[in-house]
Amino acid sequence: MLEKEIINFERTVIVGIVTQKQDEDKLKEYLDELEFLTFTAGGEVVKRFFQKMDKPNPKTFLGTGKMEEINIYVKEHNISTVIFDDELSPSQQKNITRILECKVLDRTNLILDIFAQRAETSYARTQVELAQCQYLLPRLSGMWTHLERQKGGIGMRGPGETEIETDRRIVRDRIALLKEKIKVIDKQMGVQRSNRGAMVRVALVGYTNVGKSTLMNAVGKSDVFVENKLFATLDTTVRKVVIKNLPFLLSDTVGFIRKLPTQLVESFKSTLDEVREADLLLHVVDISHPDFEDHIASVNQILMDIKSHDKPVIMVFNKIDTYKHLTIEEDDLITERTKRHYTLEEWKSTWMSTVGEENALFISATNKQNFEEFRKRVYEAVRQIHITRFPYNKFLYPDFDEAIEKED
Ligand SMILES: Nc1nc2c(ncn2[C@@H]2O[C@H](COP(=O)(O)OP(=O)(O)OP(=O)(O)O)[C@@H](O)[C@H]2O)c(=O)[nH]1
Ligand SMILES: [Mg+2]
Repeated sequence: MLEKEIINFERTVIVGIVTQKQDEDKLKEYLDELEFLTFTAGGEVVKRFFQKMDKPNPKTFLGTGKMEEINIYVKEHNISTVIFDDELSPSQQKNITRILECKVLDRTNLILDIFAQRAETSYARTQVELAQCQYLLPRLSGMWTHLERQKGGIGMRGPGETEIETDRRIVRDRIALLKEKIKVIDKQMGVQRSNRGAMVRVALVGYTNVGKSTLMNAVGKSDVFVENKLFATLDTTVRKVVIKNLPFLLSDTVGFIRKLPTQLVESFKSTLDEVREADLLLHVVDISHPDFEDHIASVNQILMDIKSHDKPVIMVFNKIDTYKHLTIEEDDLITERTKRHYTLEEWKSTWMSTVGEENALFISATNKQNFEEFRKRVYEAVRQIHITRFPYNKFLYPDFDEAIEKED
């Protein structure tokens, strides 16, 4: 782990567009996230560029003038990498590389790179490499790879033992091989899961960096890696957790993100099986993040993609300790009140009326605020599932307040 911390930050520029669907405020939020992703991958963002346009230029994504502006900046400021917030088509990537003569990455590329950097187990590495190969295949000619192959750095990290080859046939063979490998692992994982018996299965899901692993550690006395970077967790951890006297399985898995590359969703199929097979989802949200509602929507979209959207869900709004809202001075009659002005109480009543009082919790995983309420709610939901499944076990698990804490 240590050597990964000693990174010479690569000088990068990030690029986005303002469209009818995406105004300047939205773009700023997206670029903030892209900057965080870049930082996670080992880059330093020196400047942001954006252009207003109805739709991207099919050849170079941006217009010619803007491209030239970036080109001059890249040359004058010794920039090694330019990162676009949107996915570039293979030909756009090729054309832009030709103009800028430096590494050109898009968001998908960057996320894949972070996954590659963070994959620890051979299973995660196999899945990431498959996603990378699938991304690479249509882009083999004209990639910046030929420019920077020896230097390494962002976008160049491969999780496998060998460097990704730039030959189409080799990549195709590799894809076939990786798919076979994953099939074998899938089978093993399936067997592992079926060996876990009849315990109720609860899965923590949510956007990246919201505190899923922190919560897992807090409930489960476990020791999952926590870090204030994106995608700290790539593999799924499953722990047996006991609340009072009620045992169940709790899993912590990879975080989601807006525009999660489809290649990744596909290759992480079995990592996500834990979610797919869960009886109950705890959808963790970072309420202190200004875009948390967008995050919820992205997570719901991915749950839909993996066909897990109709499971029982408890919304767990985390990080209430750092939640801050905007305020309007009393004599300020101009500023309009928006959701950014909501107090925690207002969010509570909003969400409780949307998903039901039972299904919205407001906690802090780090300082265990409202933790008893969280435990109670999870206990009751798990108990409900358990006794539906095993009606004769009903007497074992009384109401939370009457249940006795099991000492261990
Ligand atoms: N202030 C505050 N910070 C928190 C809270 N819970 C988690 N964090 C911090 O948020 C950061 C991310 O926490 P993780 O538990 O790694 O988040 P995660 O959802 O597992 O993230 P990924 O695995 O990257 O998807 C860490 O710096 C935590 O210390 C909380 O209740 N309050
Ligand atoms: Mg995590």
